[in-house]
Amino acid sequence: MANGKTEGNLEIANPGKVTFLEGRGELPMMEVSTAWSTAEIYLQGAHVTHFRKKNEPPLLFLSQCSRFAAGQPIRGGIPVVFPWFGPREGMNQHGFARLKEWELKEFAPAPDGSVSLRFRLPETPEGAAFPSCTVEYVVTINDALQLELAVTNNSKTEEFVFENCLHTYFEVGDVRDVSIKGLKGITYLDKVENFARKSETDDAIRISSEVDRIYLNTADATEILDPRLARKIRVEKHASLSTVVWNPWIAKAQQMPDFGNEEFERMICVESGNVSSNQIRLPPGESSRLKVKLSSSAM
Ligand code: TA6
Repeated sequence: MANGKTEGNLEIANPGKVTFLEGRGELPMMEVSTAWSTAEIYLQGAHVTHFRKKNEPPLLFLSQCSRFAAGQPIRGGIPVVFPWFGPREGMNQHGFARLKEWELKEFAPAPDGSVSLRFRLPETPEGAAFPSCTVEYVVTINDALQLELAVTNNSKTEEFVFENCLHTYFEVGDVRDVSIKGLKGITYLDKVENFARKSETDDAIRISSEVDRIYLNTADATEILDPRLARKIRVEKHASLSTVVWNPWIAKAQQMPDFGNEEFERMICVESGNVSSNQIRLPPGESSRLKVKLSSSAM
């Protein structure tokens, strides 16, 4: 079968399979299984909450305390941050895309056994403040997880200025033992120190306190080395100039109602997007395509 329908339960010929279910909090979700992996995606936020390769622990961290409720953000997985990153006066942090129910436009099992799902952000009252645009998100599942967030500015006259970020929560054995490679020499804004501008001096970033950093002007791939899970995660990106690294550590974890007090030990966010001074200025009629590939291997 080349293309799937978007209604009802439908099984696709072996090995790619998509099942439509009522997920947690009665939110609609899809379970995907391929010859290599399983995944779960909620329509709310087009939010990938789970990806697991056979014979590996889950790649994505999902909080045991996450809310699953209409209009509330999910804590973990891959929140799609758009059209702004961080706080905005009188508005929700990290934009509205993660809070809306997206439309599933198509799912397509490829002959090689991959499954792709294409979502579209519906028109929303919040979107009226921005130039008319089409926002699509394609999630491809095989032995890796590939994500593509495409924004097209439909205005004939107006530039569309926005931020985007795939705010990815990775599952790790113990964050204290993890090293993050690929950011040496990159300038970053240190949110923990009031956005102080610094330069990364370490070959391998280690986490031993709260970390909240926006690395700017970097198109490079990063790697997360996790000796406890004996796993190396690779984050490759295209059309992304910012990498955000976040772990809330103890005090922040305790303040977050949708995050367990000890869960900071099992996660690290390494996020790919275009934020702060890397925001996108999209001319009328043009498209931007943020692409991220998440893969893992034993180490
Ligand atoms: O990407 C890091 C960050 O912006 C942090 O400052 C932290 O607050 C985090 O995102 C989570 O934001 P959220 O709105 O999901 O609680």
